[in-house]
Amino acid sequence: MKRALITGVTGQDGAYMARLLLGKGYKVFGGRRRSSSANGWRLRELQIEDEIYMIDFDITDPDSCKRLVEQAQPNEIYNLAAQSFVGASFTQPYYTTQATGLGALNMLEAARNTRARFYQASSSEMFGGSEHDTVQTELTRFNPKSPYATAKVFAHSIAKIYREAYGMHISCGICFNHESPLRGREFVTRKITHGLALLAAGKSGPIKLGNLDARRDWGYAPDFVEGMWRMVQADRPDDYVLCTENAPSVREFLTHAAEYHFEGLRFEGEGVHECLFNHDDKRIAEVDPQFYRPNEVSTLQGSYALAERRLGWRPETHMQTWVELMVVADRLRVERGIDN
Ligand code: NAP
Ligand code: G4F
Repeated sequence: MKRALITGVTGQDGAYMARLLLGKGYKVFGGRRRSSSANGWRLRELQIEDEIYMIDFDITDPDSCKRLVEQAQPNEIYNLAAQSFVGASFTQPYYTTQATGLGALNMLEAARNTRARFYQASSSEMFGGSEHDTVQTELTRFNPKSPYATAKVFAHSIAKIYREAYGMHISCGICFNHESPLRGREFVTRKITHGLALLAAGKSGPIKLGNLDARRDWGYAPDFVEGMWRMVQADRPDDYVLCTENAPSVREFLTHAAEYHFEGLRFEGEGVHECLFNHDDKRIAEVDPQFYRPNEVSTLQGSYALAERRLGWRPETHMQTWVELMVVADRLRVERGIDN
């Protein structure tokens, strides 16, 4: 029986990765940050909480990372733990650097004298405002625009160095945005689907959003964890972009999700005065400059050609399908008074 260790098992990708590996017959160990309140809602929603061997650790603490790997004795490590919210990285740059950047080094050091294969969660944010390539590939130059992106560039670079210097089987997935009903509520897609469900139920006012012009190459998280797993199974470790090759704007995502709840949608005003209304002039969403980023990445759009050629991976789930899953899940949670 193969043993897998997932750091960040309580997060969106960690939960889907755990479900995927359990389905493949792995013994799954979850590295979990101790918290004063229970943070296992995603694992409970997937009904897999009891099947995972949980080990408390903190990725900013090198000793606890070592103990985690010693206890789990994994064949494969999926390093998904991070402070993953770009917005918060501007207000907590030191912590983000420790968890997202140095944390990866802590896990690599903990794995160095084992034979475990290693997956590092790299990010399309590393490309930042890529001035040269309109479509980003594994060869595109990094141009980080946030403390989060800078920390991910460090983690990505040190992972590559450990692969070359110590011959470790380390692969980095340069993942573009991927979403699901298990997405954290601070990220814009879930903020929108959750906010719409509350508004439709009369439990909140209009959704306040930042830059509606930003474009992201959004995909579906369960498709992406399959790609991560395939990287780890490959004979040769390497770095791969995972994405969908489509990049709608936040405004387009908002319109699409709002159509499930409201009719006759129209935008009025411009810039900080822009609002979305429905047919009877109910205000659905409005721009609030407090959600602008100090340094914005305006567009991210990738190519998954290498992953398709070498790993046979392509995104399987159409955006319409997963947006509907998010809308329906949030509608049900609001109806049942579930606050996740
Ligand atoms: P997420 O939902 O925010 O999950 C992050 C996980 O990291 C959570 O389990 C969190 O634990 C854990 N964590 C945070 N700080 C920790 C610490 N100090 N010690 C131990 N664990 C800690 O993120 P995600 O969307 O699943 O993303 C997974 C990984 O992929 C992250 O590294 C992210 O940066 C990267 N990534 C994500 C995307 C995307 O679109 N989702 C795209 C590219 C890259 P708590 O539950 O206790 O908070
Ligand atoms: O949903 P977001 O916060 O995701 P972001 O910043 O693209 O980061 C996510 O994807 C990265 C991969 O590219 C991951 F590495 C990272 O861990 C995370 O999962 O914001 C998406 C876009 C941004 O341009 C943001 O400015 O939406 C824009 N936006 C507009 N209004 C908003 C809002 N974002 C948030 N979170 N909240 C808003 O009100």
